[in-house]
Amino acid sequence: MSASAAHDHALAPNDLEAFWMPFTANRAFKKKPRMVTGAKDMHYLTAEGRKVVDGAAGLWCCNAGHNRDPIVSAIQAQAGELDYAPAFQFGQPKAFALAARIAALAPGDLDHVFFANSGSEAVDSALKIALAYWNITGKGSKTRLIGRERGYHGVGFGGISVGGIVPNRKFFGSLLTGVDHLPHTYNREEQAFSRGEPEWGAHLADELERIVALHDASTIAAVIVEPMAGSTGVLPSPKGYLKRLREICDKHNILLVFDEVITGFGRLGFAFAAERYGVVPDMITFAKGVTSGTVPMGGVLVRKGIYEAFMQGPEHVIELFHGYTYSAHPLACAAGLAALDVYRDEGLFERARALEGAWADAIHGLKGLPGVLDIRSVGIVGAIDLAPKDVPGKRAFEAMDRAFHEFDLMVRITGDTIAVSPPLILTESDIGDIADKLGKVIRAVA
Ligand code: PXG
Repeated sequence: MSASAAHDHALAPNDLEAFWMPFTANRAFKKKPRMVTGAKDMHYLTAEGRKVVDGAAGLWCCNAGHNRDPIVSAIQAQAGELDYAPAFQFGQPKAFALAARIAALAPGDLDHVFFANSGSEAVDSALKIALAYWNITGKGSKTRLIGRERGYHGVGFGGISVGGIVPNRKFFGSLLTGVDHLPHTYNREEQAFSRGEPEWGAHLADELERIVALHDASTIAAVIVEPMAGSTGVLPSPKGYLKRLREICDKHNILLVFDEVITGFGRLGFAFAAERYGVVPDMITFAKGVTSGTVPMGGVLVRKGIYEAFMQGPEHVIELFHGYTYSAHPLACAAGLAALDVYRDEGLFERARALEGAWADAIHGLKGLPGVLDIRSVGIVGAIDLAPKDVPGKRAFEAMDRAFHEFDLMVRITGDTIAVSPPLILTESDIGDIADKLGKVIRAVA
C-alpha cells in the first residue's frame, strides 16, 4: 500500500476484518462501526465531521481531555530526544522524576514506584511484590491472595484470579490457586439511588475475618480491592468499609492493595481515592490517568517498609526479578510528567471535587425515566442500571450504539448498566449536555 493509500485506509478503511477487537462484539461493530478519527478536549471527531462528546474519557483514562498541547508537545519532543532507553540496569532522568512526582501525590509513606505499561501489568506486579515480600521476610507461607466478587483487576492471570467478573474468568482454566474472594458491596434494596458512598455495607468488610478464620492469617499474603469498583458497573465503597478492611489487614498482618487504575489521578476528586477515604494501603496500582491515556503506562506505588525489605544483601544482586522491556518508557514518562503538570496547573483534581455535587444532581436527575432501576454517582463517575429488554445486555448495547450514532455521545456499558466518566476538564454546561443526551438515549431505548 502506498503511503497515501495507507492514509486513506486509516481514515475510511473498507476492510475491518484483520483487527480482532478487544472486549468487543466484533461482528456487530464491523457491520456498523463506531469509528473516531480525531479528538480535542471534551470531544471525539468522526470522519464525517461529527463532534461526539466523550462521556467515558476514552476508557476512563483521558482525565485531562484530548490532544492537550502541553502533553502532545512533551511526547513529540521526547520522541526526538531519547526514543527508548532500557530500565534494567540503566536509567533515564524522566523515569526518576516521574516516580518522585507520583510518590509526592500519594498519601503516607507510599514512597516508591515500580513501573509497568498497563493496569493489568500493574496488578500482576503488585501481587508478585506481595508474594516476594513475605518470602524474603521469612513468612513464605503467606501466599494466598484475596480479591472481591465483581472486582476488575485487568486481564493477566493474576488479575483475573483475584478478579470477580464471571465471563472474564470462566473461559480461562483453573487460574491461580489459593485465591479467595470477599463478597461484593452492592445491594440494590439497601442502596438504590445513593449519591456517593452508600450508608449501608461497611459490615461487609468483616467477611475478611471469616476468610482469615477459614484459611488462617499465616497463609494470606494480600487483599486487593478497587476503592470504587469501576468495570462492574460503578460500585462506590460503602461508608467506613475501607477503614475496616485496613484495620482487619493490620490485625492479621495482611498487605492491603488498592487498585486505583480508575480512581487514581482525580476521578474521585483526589490524586488517589486513598486520600478521599483517609486510608493508606500498602500498595496502590495505577495506570490510565497517569499519562491521561496518551501513552501506555501503569505502575505500583509501594510503602517504604516494603521497598526497604528488598534492599538487603550484596549490592550487585538484583533485588526483584520482575520488570518489563517498556517499564518507564521515555515517551510514557514524558507524557506522565506533562499530564501531572496539566492536572496541577489547571487544578483538575480540585475541579472534580468542586463539580461532584452538580454532576451527581445531573445524573440523579435521570431517575424516573423509563427502565431506570438504579443510579449511582461518586466523584465524576455515574452509572445507570437499565431493566434488561428481551435478553440481558441488549438494551444497554443499543443505548451505547444509538448514543454514538444518533446523540453524539460516547458511553461505556457493562451488562445493562451505562457508565459515564468524562474528562475532568468538563464544565457545568458539559454536565448539562451529557445528562441531556443520556436522557434522550434512555428514552430512545425504552
Ligand atoms: N484494574 C482496574 C481497576 C481497571 O479498571 C485494569 C486494572 C486493567 O488495566 P489495563 O490497562 O490492563 O486495561 C482496569 C482497566 C470499562 C473498562 O469500561 C475498564 C477498564 C479497561 C477497559 C474498559 O469498564 N479498566
